[in-house]
Amino acid sequence: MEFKERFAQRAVKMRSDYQELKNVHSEVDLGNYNIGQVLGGMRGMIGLLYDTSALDPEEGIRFRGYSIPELRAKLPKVPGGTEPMPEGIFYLMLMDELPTYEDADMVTKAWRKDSEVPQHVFTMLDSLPLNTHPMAQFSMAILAMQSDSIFAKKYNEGASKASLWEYMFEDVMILIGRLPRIAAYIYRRTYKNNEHIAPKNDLDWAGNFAHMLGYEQDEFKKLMRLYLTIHVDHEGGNVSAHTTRLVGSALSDAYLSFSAAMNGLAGPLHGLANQEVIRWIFDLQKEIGKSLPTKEEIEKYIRKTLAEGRVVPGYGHAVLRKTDPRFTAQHEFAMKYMPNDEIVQIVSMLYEVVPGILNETGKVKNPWPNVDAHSGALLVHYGLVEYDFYTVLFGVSRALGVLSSLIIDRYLGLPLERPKSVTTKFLLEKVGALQKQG
Ligand code: CMX
Repeated sequence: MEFKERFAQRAVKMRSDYQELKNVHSEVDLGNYNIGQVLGGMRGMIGLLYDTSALDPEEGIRFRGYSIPELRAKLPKVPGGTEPMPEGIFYLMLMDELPTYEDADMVTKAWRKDSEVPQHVFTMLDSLPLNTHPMAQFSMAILAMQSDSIFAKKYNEGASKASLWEYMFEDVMILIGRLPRIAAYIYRRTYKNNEHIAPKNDLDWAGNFAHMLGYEQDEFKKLMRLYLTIHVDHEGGNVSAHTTRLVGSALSDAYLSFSAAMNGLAGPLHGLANQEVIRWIFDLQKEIGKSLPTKEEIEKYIRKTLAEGRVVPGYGHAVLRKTDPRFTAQHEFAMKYMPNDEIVQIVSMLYEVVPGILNETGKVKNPWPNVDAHSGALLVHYGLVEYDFYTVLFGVSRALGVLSSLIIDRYLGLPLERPKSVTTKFLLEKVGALQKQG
């Protein structure tokens, strides 16, 4: 560990320079933005063109101009259904036009067409230890299918830049069609004794996914349609969308780009927060020794989490400044189908207690719940309690947003992404020069 210790000593100066720049000089103007933005994860810098969705800090996400409540009302539903079909939002994002049921059904059929997963993907998954996190399994399975990439094959054969979008389109449709089968396979091998369920070809994409997971209740299928619709995207700068764009900009194919995106989604500050929320709630129940805590017990638990230097999962956002409408949509679902569920009641109590406590810290910019604060409660209600798997569900949905955008990227011929970076020395010199000037 000698090398590590040497680094730790040397790095003290790096950190003090960083903190001085961040805490004292963050307002220093570097042109169109300031030092605080360069050091602070590029918050608020406009640097991406992304048409399929746009995020308003107060109002929440809109897809091609439609809010979540509007989409729940206007997107097509399966016959007799009450929640939108994810096929519909995919159509909307790509076409900038609301689909009819026939349009959505066309997408269902297109995704079904090549949805058979190559055997080598299952063989690869079967070789992994069962304690491999489902998101790592998911990412590897996506990557394992790269051997099928039409885009990579055509590029190697010398396809013109203008034609590349067509092969991207084909790869994306095949990849999305296969994701439910892969995700369900991971679920069943990891938690259900390797007992797999064959797809049913008369079901819609989300309904078939619920079936392959092993959840046949009509209500669960409704939940899957809602879940897979609202998680599709959150404009272009979030980690999974931006990763897809960035990797794809090197003309990497859909498998390479989307697998990379899933590695980002698997981080606890991004998609993994959905598993963290339920893990944290289960730990709370265990700690107090009962299933329904009081508000006072919840408050104490939140304060303990913060005192331990941990984040309250499911709360806060880099852009949003109000309650996430995706949280609200899930809450409405819960109130309709499971108002007396104890985990749902805990989620509701957290909503009453957490924002005030986060505000007390004086540093959290958004104390309100995000999408991940509610999703697990709905899944637990139907018996899907294996929370390590939750982010895979998020990932299956996220494919629709980031991959529809990737098709558009290649159609527009967007260039290689290559932002400029600067060194600490450069910034310190800039500050020094400004101070000399007066
Ligand atoms: N609990 C405790 N502290 C929090 C917090 C939370 N829920 N949200 C923010 N903070 C803290 C930050 O850690 C930061 O602390 P330091 O200055 O000590 O580093 C400070 O408040 C300011 O952060 P911010 O500007 O409000 O938030 P960021 O844009 O930096 O981060 C996010 C946004 C989501 C990473 C953060 O709110 C968070 O960690 N939330 C909990 C994890 C979570 O729910 N993630 C899911 C987001 C949605 C998704 O992508 O799926």
